[in-house]
Amino acid sequence: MKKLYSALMTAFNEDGSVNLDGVREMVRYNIDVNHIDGLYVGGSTGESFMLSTEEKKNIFKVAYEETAGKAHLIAQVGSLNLNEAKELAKYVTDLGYPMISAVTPFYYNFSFEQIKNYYNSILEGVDNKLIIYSIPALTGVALSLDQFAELFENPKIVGIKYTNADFYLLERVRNRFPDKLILSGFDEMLLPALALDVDGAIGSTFNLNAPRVKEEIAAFEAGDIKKARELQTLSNDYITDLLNNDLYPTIKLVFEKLGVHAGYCKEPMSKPTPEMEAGAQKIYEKYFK
Ligand code: NAY
Repeated sequence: MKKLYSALMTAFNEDGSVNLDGVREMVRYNIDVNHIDGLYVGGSTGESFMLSTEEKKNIFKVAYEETAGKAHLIAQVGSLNLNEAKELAKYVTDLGYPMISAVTPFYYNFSFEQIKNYYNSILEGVDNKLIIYSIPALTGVALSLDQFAELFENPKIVGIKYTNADFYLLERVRNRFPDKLILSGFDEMLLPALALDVDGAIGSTFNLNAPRVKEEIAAFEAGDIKKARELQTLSNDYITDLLNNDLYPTIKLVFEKLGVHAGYCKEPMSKPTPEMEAGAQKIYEKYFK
């Protein structure tokens, strides 16, 4: 069975400080209501690239405690500050996280040798497995098939979080590395990714929509492609509505309507406007009531 992971969000107070109780509530909702297979902690959806090391550690700790072994956990530790990434990799490994992930280093147009060195340094002295977080649209770093192969020479690098609409490359990667873990990262493209035999998916929109997505995966695995496509269409209507209303703040607004204290996003992400509120209410009524 393919695995479904929610990309865990971070609850913020209005002043931008982290609300750890809200984080706990979202973990609980994912476990108790979504029956999620796993959580991806510290990723883009967690607004992690805007957090201090201390804040990241607190979130990793709380998510680990609250999950209490009821879901698989992956900690995204990647950072432009390699020392921080190494420190976090050690921290989460000591906590007990069974897997880590690191975004490709971005902004400075690093060479592949530098990227390789970054991954190998993060894993040096860390007894854990890592999946590469590849998200070219946000990082500008598009690894090639041969570059993935070179990174996989490190036996601790066991897979990819593949947030990329390049399905040709996905097919090539799956074909060349049948034993690597590939988790798809674009929720709206889950069905074509399933067709290329990914092992599962990680997504922001699953925080609310996981039950419908699990149904889609079950239909796909049972060979009922028509049903799987109908469910993907329904999910994509919901995802389109979210994207048109500002993704992360809207997921949080809908969480609040479900009684989960997801709080605010951190600036420069938007604070909810009355129009966003109204949009979130419509999404709640249309898909979750
Ligand atoms: C992350 O690190 O949290 C993720 O990348 C999760 C994947 C999401 N990507 C981003 C950038 O948010 O779920 C997707 C995405 O939100 C969704 O497909 C809507 O485009």
